Amino acid sequence: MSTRESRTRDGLAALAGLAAGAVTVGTGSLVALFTGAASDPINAVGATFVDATPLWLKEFATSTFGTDDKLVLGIGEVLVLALLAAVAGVLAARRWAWGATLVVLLAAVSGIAAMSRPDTGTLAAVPSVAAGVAGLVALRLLIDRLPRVPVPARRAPVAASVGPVDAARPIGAGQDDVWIAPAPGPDRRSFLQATAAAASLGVVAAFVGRAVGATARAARSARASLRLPAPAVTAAPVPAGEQVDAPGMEPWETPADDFYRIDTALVVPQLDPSTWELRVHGLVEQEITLTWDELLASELVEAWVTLCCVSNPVGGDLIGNQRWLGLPIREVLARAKPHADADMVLSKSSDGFTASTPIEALTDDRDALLAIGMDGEPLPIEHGFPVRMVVPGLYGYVSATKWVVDLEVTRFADKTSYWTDRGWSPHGPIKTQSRISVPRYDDPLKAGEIVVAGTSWAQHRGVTRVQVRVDSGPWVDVDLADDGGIDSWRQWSYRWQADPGRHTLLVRAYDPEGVQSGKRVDVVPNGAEGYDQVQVTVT
Ligand SMILES: Nc1nc2c(c(=O)[nH]1)N[C@H]1C(S)=C(S)[C@@H](COP(=O)(O)O)O[C@H]1N2
Ligand SMILES: [Mo]
Repeated sequence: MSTRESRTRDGLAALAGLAAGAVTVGTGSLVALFTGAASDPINAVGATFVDATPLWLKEFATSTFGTDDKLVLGIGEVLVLALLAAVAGVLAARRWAWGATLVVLLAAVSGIAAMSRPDTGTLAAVPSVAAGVAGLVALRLLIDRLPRVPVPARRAPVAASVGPVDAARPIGAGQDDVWIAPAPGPDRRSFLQATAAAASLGVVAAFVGRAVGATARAARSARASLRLPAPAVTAAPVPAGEQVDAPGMEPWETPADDFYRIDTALVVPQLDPSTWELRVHGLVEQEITLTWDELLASELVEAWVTLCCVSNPVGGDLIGNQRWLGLPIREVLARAKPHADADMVLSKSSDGFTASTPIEALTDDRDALLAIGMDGEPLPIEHGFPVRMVVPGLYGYVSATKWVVDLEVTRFADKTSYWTDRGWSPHGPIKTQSRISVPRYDDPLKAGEIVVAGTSWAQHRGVTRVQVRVDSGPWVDVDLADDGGIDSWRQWSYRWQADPGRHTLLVRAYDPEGVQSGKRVDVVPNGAEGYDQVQVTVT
């Protein structure tokens, strides 16, 4: 290759490196949406650099650039990275292993930087690893498309390039215009197109990743500085004896941190409450828009409600009890004045999830809330911050829309929702259920008195009675713990005089309409049925 030829080739390889670099950075930012901003390679390396900066340089930076010092650092980092990416491209074109090694080294440095941040763990390396892999793939694809550079062969001896049929040689061309036969395969244009495509993808991914990450931080800081207003109606006091005192028994009040989480969101929606609005429309006399400030200024109600997922299997734990703070939805609907023929409210989240709730459940006297608080705190972001629905007595998929932004008053005959479109029932009242929490399956037990205990629920109807059966013995009534209200679950316990041997324990609950169903029914399409059972060996 002539120097000119190799310089052109280096230039193109450097472009390939830059484009692959963009893909690398973009992948890192996107993956960091799942693992946290601190694990974004750009942030991790930048922050590590800041920490390692000697004081004099820091002072120089802040005195020279003031509050722009972070921006300057970011720009500097991107420039250094661009240079390294171009070098990786040039190296890879000469010898793949060299370029690849540089990419792997950079990914390793960023992965180690991310893991060593004070607020991260091993998982923080994931964006760097993903970025490195994406960068290698992009670099390889582009380097493979690198065109051979044709240059005029000044004094090409005719004999050297003459074959019987040489299609690449311009016929009748003069001596000076004779080209070395271009290599077959991709040409410069397709290389440039691929490079531009990779570069744009990378840049877009980087911007999307960082923009979404920034809103996430805005939502978190808004949540951190939010002071919940005092409720106008406080929750009924929790009775003293709501909790069965047995080792291993779950708390009556589920800690917010342990509360089950179910949603379709890959990336949790991050809403800024100051711009949050709820639109109420459809079959109403008066379309209304509720703002965050109006919601905060309303008369808020606090209530204990046990939320349950329709996918909770018999004995499962997709259920939790909490104290919610919010505005009764009936007050919002009253302002909008639904038409008499409306029978459903379709609620929608900011990320497009929908739930279809019977309108009676939202207009009768139950505590169906537009909730902003959980356990005396603003809703956790993954539980719907800033506003979600909570409706006593209905499974979450037909009622508990998190990150709610829209209520459409409509009819079951006209509209369907996210899960009803996927084969689940349009109506989802919570079924009366009970479970044995202690002892657990195969717990080793000693003969004598053993405390059997658990939880039962019949939201918005109330648990009236619970029975346990040992093996094929009679059903016996157990002690019900104090009642925290018909919308909350209720604990129970039974002092079992156990004989040695293998035993099966069964439980069943009653609501005012009778005993729960004992027939084993799958969770699809409207919730599991059947008695929970536990097998134990007593010695
Ligand atoms: N936006 C949104 N809200 C949603 C869902 C969802 O996927 N997206 N899932 C629903 C289901 S199926 C359940 S059981 C409850 C769970 O609420 P939690 O995650 O706060 O326990 O949220 C409901 N609200
Ligand atoms: Mo659910």
